Amino acid sequence: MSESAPVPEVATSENPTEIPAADLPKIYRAMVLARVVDERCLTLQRQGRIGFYVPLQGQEAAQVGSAWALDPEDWIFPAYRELAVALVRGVPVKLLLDQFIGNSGDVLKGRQMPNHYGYREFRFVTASSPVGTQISQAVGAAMAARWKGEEIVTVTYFGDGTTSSNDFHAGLNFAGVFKAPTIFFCQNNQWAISLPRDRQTKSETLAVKATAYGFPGVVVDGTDVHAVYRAVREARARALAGEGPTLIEAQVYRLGPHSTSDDPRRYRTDAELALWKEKDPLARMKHELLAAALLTEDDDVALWETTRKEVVAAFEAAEATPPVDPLTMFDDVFAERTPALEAQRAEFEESQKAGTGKS
Ligand SMILES: Cc1ncc(C[n+]2csc(CCOP(=O)(O)OP(=O)(O)O)c2C)c(N)n1
Ligand SMILES: [Mg+2]
Repeated sequence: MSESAPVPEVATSENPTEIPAADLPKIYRAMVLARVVDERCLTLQRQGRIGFYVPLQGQEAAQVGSAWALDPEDWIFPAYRELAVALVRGVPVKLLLDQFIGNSGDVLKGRQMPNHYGYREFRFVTASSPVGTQISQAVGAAMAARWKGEEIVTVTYFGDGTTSSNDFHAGLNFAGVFKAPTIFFCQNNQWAISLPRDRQTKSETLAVKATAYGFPGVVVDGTDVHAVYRAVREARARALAGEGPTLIEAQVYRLGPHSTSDDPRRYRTDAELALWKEKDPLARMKHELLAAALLTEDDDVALWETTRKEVVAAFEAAEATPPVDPLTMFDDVFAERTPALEAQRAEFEESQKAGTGKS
C-alpha cells in the first residue's frame, strides 16, 4: 500500500455478519417493492408511458442483501439494473419514475437516457451503460476516499459479461496493487443479453478471476440474502482494515428480458427459465419469514396490495409532474453563460413565446 494512503482504523470485531432478525421483514418489503416497481415499469413501457426500462426480476436478494450490508456513506457505482439497490438507499419511487419520464422532477433534468438515474444525495452514481466503466471509477473513488481519510468503501455492481471488459481488468488490477477499499459485486445472472455464461469465459467461476489480481474472490448463492449480506459485510471489513478489495460473484438468474428492447424467448428455453423460477428469491424469503412466524399469509397479501397501491400512486404523481422546461438546456454548462449561448437562449425563448417551435 502507498505511503500516502493512510488506512482508517476499524474494529473488525464490531462487524456483525448476520442480518438482525428485526430487519428480515424490512428486507422482504424492499424485495416486494422492487418486484412491484419492476412489473409496473415493464407494463408502462409497453403502454408507451415510459421510454425504456431494464428489469431486475430474479436479482432482488442479491441487490437488497448487498445494499443492506453497506453504510449509507459508502458510494455505489451501479451498472443499469440496480433498481433494488437504489430503493434500499432510500430513493423514492416517484423520483425514479420522474427520471424514467424525464419530467421536471428529475434531478438529471431529462438529460440522461431513461433508466440511467443517479443521485448524489444517496451516494448512488449515475448508471453506466458502457459495460465496465463504473468499475475503474469505483476504484478511483475508493482511493480518493482513503487519501481523504474517510472510513468508507465503494461498491461497484456489474454482470457476468462485464468480467470480459477492459475496465474489469484495469480496475481489479489497480485495486489489487493499491489495496483499494472497493467491493466488486458481480451479479452472474447467467446471460449477457443473448450470450450465455459458458460462452463468456472458460474460467471455472467468475470469482476465481480475483486470484490473478492477488485478492479473494468468493461465490455466493445470490438468491440467499443471508449469504450475500455476510459476504459483503466481510468484504467491507477487509477493505476498511486496509486488506484490500474483494470480488463477490452472486449467482442469480435474470428472469425477465435484458431490457424492454429484448425478447429472451429467441435465445433461451422455457425449461431453463422454469428451473430458475423455482429459485425465485422472493418465494424463498417469504417461506423463511412464514417459517419463523415473522409473516402470515394474510400479511403477505396485504403487503403486495399496499405496495401496488403505493407504486400506482407514485406513478400518477410522476405523470402529473410538468415536463422539463426546455430552456434549462442552456444551464449547467458554464458557470456564466457565454455571449453566444446567451444569444441562442434568447432566440429560443422568443421562438417559444411566438409558438414557432423553432429549435
Ligand atoms: C463497452 C460496451 N460493449 C457492449 C455493450 C452492449 N451491452 C449492453 S449490456 C451488455 C451485456 C452485459 O452483460 P452482463 O455484464 O452480464 O450484465 P447484465 O446485463 O446481464 O446485467 C452488452 C454487451 C455496452 N453497453 N458497452
Ligand atoms: Mg449477465
